[in-house]
Amino acid sequence: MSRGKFITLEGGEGVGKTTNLAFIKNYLEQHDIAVVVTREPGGTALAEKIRQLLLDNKSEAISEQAELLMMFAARAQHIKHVIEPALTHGKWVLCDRFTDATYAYQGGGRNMKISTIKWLENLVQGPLRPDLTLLLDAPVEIGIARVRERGAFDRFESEKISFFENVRRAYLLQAELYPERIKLIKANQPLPDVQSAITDVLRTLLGLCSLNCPTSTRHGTVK
Ligand code: T5A
Repeated sequence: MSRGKFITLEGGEGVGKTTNLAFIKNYLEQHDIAVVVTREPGGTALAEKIRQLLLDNKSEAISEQAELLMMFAARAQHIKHVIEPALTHGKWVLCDRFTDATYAYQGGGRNMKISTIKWLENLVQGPLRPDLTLLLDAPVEIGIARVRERGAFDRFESEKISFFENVRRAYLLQAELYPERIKLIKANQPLPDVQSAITDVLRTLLGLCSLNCPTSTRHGTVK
């Protein structure tokens, strides 16, 4: 049995990751691919408890180091109990956020050392990296306005705009560093257009692309 593929969805607050997760799952299942949908922080009972602690905006102040280590503690559980077993059994894993979020939020947002994040990434993940990352990108104020409509803010959503600008910059830097893996999708367009751009990327991944495929799908930004 061949190993499954690992796909991650990334982007700032309210860019549409959760909305598009169901669309991608459906698309892959239409192509007879067994998909496990999961998220970070979270994905196992213990990791979901860590998520609650991380998102709770009424807890004691969490230090930056504690936050970083909690992200990787949750990730270690998630990889061992969900991601690796699924990939080994030939299933594809579709994950709402993964380690690019750590580079963006803890690296860009909290200004933690990239070398420390990289060290933890290697420790916790070994060689595991996503096969494909869809980075949904939109101006910060658009994502925040979408989240605001939903009501109460969690601990991260309560951060200042400058924090999210730094997160966005760090995500875009990741996309520049790993253009083969990370495909940038413009998320400040109507949902059908976002999903059409996502479909183009998935078609390439599935080898369904013919000469009609947009060249941009093969080299970074889509649309
Ligand atoms: N975190 C996570 C770290 O700091 N480090 C890490 O290593 C990891 C893994 C997790 C938090 O943890 C942090 C980052 C996060 O702050 P989360 O719930 O996963 O939290 O992340 P959020 O970004 O908070 O999730 P959201 O649900 O807020 O954002 P989504 O999933 O991107 O947005 P979604 O799909 O819920 O859409 C928001 C609204 O916009 C609408 C939707 O209908 C919805 O109402 N929408 C659109 N409207 C118009 N046009 C479009 N194209 C639209 N797409 C979606």
